[in-house]
Amino acid sequence: DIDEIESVEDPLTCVRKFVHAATNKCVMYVLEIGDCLGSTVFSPIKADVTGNITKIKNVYETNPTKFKTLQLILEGEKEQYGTEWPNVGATLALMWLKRGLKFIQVMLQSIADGERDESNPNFIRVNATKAYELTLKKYHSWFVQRLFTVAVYAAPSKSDFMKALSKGREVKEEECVEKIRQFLVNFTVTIDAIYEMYTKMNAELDYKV
Ligand code: 0SG
Repeated sequence: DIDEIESVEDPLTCVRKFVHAATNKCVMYVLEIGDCLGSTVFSPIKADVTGNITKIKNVYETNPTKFKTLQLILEGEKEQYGTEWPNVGATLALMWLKRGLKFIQVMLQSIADGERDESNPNFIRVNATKAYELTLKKYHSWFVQRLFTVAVYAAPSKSDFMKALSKGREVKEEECVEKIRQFLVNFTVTIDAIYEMYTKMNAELDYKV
């Protein structure tokens, strides 16, 4: 339930908080919306994102003290893997996870900002397309970009999306948008901090899949 979403104050201090609060609560929720709207296009996306999360969790759980923060995980793996790094381990999983999270952030922000297709105001295709272009497109081959074009047609209508975010309750669009705005405050800070860490540590790769 979007009412229950809490974000993290200091995103780099605790991976447990991040993985549990930011990803499990919100992202799993957004991904389940895809599921409950009965669209099979969402299952590979969900599998990919949950795979990333499991990988990060597993590394964290091997040594919760050593890997107390995401930064400590990246530093530890850098030392452990040498030249293979950053194309390895939780560093690679978080590299991809942050792109999926950023996609969700940009899409929600665009909805909250009222960006819409005036001839189809109840569609979220423009919002999803904008998010895709700004976050994932440059990491995708021509083929995967085509898949996105198909996936975006399976996106729910804005009213169904908002209803799903509100656990089936009929809410006013304005009320839901206000909740999205509140959620975005800490979510955006968290994602920006992770992006900044990848830049500072020179851990970003730009190959296409
Ligand atoms: C509402 C509209 C919905 C549109 C959704 C847009 C999505 C685009 C459609 C394309 C579907 C592709 C799904 C999967 C793509 C993956 O191939 C890529 C790359 O995956 C990484 O590859 C793995 O994530 C890594 O996993 S790891 O944990 O083991 O490290 C690793 O395997 C890596 C390997 O690369 S290698 O070095 O071997 O070449 N993944 C993505 O592009 C992320 C997609 C996330 C989309 C999130 C969208 C949320 C949608 C919510 C909508 C309400």
